[in-house]
Amino acid sequence: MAIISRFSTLTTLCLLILIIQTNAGKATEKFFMDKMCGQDHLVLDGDKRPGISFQLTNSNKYKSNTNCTVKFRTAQPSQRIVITVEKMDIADCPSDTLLIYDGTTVLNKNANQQCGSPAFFTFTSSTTQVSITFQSNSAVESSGFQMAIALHFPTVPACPQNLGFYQCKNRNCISKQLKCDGRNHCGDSTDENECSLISH
Ligand SMILES: [Ca+2]
Repeated sequence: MAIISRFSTLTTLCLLILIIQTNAGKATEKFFMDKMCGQDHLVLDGDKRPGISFQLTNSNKYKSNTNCTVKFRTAQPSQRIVITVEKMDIADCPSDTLLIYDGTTVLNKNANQQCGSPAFFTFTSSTTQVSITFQSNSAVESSGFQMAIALHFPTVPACPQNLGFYQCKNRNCISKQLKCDGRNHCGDSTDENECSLISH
């Protein structure tokens, strides 16, 4: 009896460790814009870095007199980028502004999506390069913004799950690694729906 009980405790322990490790492996990398201004392109790669979390600052307020640009590109010419702005709090509007570029075209053309506190919004790039630019003046700072930036594989036919892809309801095809990690990489949140406790 004692042996069986010890065996089942051990099995439970192993299962728990496995679940914890699976979750740890799923955490999206987090980057802070104010620590990487002007840095060379950050490359999104299907195997190593299919998506990241991108936040203006890890402080509760961004710095005044900032002019910062961070660039992203895809590893493959067939890939595109999905940008999901999850939170925005840019108080000094329109003096402090966020601009999201797809190549040389501004994606957040609507002034209401460049500052203030808009509701969540999303874009899918038509090029392989996205630049994020943030500018602030000398007065009134707030917490900034938080977004998810992920690879989109538009040319993968049917987006097969068994080959490491996940097809969002809006037809974006993302890495399966980004499913159920607590962040909306699809743009329509479908990668975060139907997540059981164990697979979450
Ligand atoms: Ca996700």
